[in-house]
Amino acid sequence: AALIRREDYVAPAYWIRTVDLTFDLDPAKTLVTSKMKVERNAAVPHGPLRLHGEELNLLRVLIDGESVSFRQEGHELIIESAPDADFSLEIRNTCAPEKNTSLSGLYTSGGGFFTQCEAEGFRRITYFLDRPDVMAVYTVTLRADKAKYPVLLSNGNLLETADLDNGRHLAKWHDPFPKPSYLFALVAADLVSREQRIRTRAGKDHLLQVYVRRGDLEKTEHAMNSLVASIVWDEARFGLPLDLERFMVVGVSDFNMGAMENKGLNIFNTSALLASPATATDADFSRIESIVAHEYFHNWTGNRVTCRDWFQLSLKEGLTVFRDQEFSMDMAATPSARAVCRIQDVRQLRAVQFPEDSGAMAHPVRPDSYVEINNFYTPTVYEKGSEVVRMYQTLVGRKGFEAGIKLYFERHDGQAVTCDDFAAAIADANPGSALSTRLEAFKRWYAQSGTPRVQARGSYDAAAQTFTLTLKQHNPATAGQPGKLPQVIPVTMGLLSREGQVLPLQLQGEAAPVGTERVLVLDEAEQTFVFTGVATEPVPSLLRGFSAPVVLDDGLSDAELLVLLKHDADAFNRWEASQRLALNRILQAVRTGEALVLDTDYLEAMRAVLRDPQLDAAFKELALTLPGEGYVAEQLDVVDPQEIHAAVEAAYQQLAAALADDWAAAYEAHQVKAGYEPSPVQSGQRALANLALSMLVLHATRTGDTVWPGRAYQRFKDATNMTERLGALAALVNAHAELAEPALQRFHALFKHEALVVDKWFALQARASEDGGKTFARVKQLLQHPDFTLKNPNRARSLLASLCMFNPAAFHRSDAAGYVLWAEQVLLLDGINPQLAGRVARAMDRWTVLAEPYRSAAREAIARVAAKPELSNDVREIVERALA
Ligand code: B3K
Ligand code: ZN
Repeated sequence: AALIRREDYVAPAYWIRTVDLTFDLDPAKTLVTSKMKVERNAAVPHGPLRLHGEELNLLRVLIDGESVSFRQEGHELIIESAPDADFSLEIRNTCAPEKNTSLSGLYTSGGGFFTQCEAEGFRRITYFLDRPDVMAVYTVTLRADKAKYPVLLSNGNLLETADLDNGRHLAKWHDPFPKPSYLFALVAADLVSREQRIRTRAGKDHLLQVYVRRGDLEKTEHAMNSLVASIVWDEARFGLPLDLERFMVVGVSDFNMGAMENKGLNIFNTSALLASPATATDADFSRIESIVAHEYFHNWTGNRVTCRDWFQLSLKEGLTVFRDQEFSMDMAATPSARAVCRIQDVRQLRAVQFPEDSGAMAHPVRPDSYVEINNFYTPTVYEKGSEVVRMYQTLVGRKGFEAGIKLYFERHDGQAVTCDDFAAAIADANPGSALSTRLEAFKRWYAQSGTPRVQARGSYDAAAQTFTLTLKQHNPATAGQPGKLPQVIPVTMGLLSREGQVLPLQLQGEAAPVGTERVLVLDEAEQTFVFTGVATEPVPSLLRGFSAPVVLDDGLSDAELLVLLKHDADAFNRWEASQRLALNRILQAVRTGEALVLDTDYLEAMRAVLRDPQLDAAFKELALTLPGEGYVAEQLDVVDPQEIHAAVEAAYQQLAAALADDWAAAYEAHQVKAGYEPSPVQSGQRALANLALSMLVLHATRTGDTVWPGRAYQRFKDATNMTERLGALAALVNAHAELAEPALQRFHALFKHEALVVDKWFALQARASEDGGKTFARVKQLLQHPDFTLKNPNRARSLLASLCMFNPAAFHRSDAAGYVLWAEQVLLLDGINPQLAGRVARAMDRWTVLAEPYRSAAREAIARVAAKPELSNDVREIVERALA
């Protein structure tokens, strides 16, 4: 497999301006006819026309109606003698949707046809210039059996429908917007739709439709509401309206990721679309809201302006994640609920992107090379990419950022562009800003991989009333990048007195204080900032709102962290203080090998949080949840997953025991009596009640008390929504309570016909807190369960990703059985769905930091996979990078 390099980009030798596609849909053999208007690109040297095509059966090739000589080489169809002048090209081929288990291209699911073309799936449908800088206007005719496939959809507007012979029918669609092939989609299935009309500010009417299988219609209300809210928000915040008469969303059960932003025809994994209070949790409701928004926002950031090449992926993904995060914060409304959104986003970034940035697959936000582009739809491109966009906004301000976005669309609407074009638009709209004056240095965020470390040290001079803050940055070497330059790091900050009062901020040289919060820009290896008129020794609150994706070492003592926890004006930093206090104690135990003992200071601080009437339940739940085992591992040079697990478990047990009465009071105080709503207030209450219950059941199972497990079982049985039901079940399962077993059986019996709930049932067991190998043994059994299959990505992930990526203590075993299971399942999965296999393969990314005996055993397992001659590009790239 070849390495594709960013620096090798050349514009295509030909453009395809229009495509007329006809599909005769049949699961075994679908006939595709493609008629294209092709133009030579005069800007590049004359060369042959090379079309991409994979797993296709070619029937004929005509140029201007005449047959033409061509050859096929690997995955290319090459025509040497293409005319100089514009010409028409007609290609006929077949493909086999029902054999397509990779879920890329045209495939069948639940008796219908669906497509997934990003990144390179269109070439599995027909021969084409399957690259994002070739944009064409599509007209699509679908012909299929009318009884089996009553609904026929493609991008854009419906031109025509008609009945045909033999019980078949047709639908013809036209998309007026030129688009790259990765945004093409079709659906042919037996579906029903929820519909709603919406009027945009310009007074135009639009039809919104959410298509699902018959029984699922009542689970689409939340998605429709989310879509309407997204449309309204994008117009209000960025002035970007819906540009199509009709906007369709379709659910499908077999799908490799969350959803796909095909122009006017978004296709969703049902897990990211369907919700009812009885089957979906609060977390599902909020995930659906953000994914519906994300795909809708792509209509501008991705579709109207797309990527020149796949190295620019973060141009659309980082920006669109940023937009969906901003949307969720605006929907959350209260300052505290906004902070909760931000905390959750940062927790996610640290849990998945930081480890990526320090592992075998470390890559810049704009990668330099890839073997398989599907391996680069990563937390770095998405979540770190979003943090980069957030830093633009921090450096130029919210208004300045909106002006930058406006300029970006004025310049580039209808084009395929690069991250440099985006940076230039934001900078040009903000001349003289903190961004524009250091744009080239700022762009290192796109080029350098790895998480910068920032060290901050302050010193107070009581006589001079000055506080001197020294910031240093260090950019550690990462895979393939030994040396690095300083980055531009916005540090949003404030100062507090020891009593928690806000202090005014006046930098040396300034005539008067400028507010109580400001952004310091660190753009050298080391910089010093002197604050004057500081009347009392301050506690610095740095990196507020997580203003840059860095690891901060602020050297604060426990006493100082406690001041921040109690008083910081920035809710994010209050939460951060709670996590730091816990992390310090867990790390101390892991580093010394001594048993973890939580001290009174910490426990009393946590009790105060739990009792504080000023704090929201959602915030309390986040502050009282300990750092994840993966995040703890990130802080260590040598990782023993079992020791980390033991320390975190001990911390939970002590927190459960010491605060037992407060947990009971919190549980009682946070019962939601009103009808179910997935609102921030209600979901915060349920989250805290669930945490309290899990603490109470945990403590009870250690002391032999049966009251709380009994109450948990009762709640599990009586619950009227999935959040409470699953919370109670998780409390029993994670504490290994005796009632866990009957509860699990009952849960399965209740929901065996709800695929998305059965996924939860598998995932809960595979993520259960490990206890002497019980969880691992359970997963091995579940692999044999009649409901388990590797063919459905949601189901495969519910066991394999849950175990290998989210349950380190169950996965990393001294007998290497976890790695053996990993190798065997990755190889099985690779024969079915390489993209998914590539994802699961990444569980071993960080094997080099493991302690022995894990390290050697992990290496051996990776080598065993790499030794297979018949690997997909996806898995091969992952394992070879791991071994490099
Ligand atoms: N753009 C798609 C992701 C496609 C992944 C291809 N392997 C979904 C999204 O980011 O919105
Ligand atoms: Zn996206």
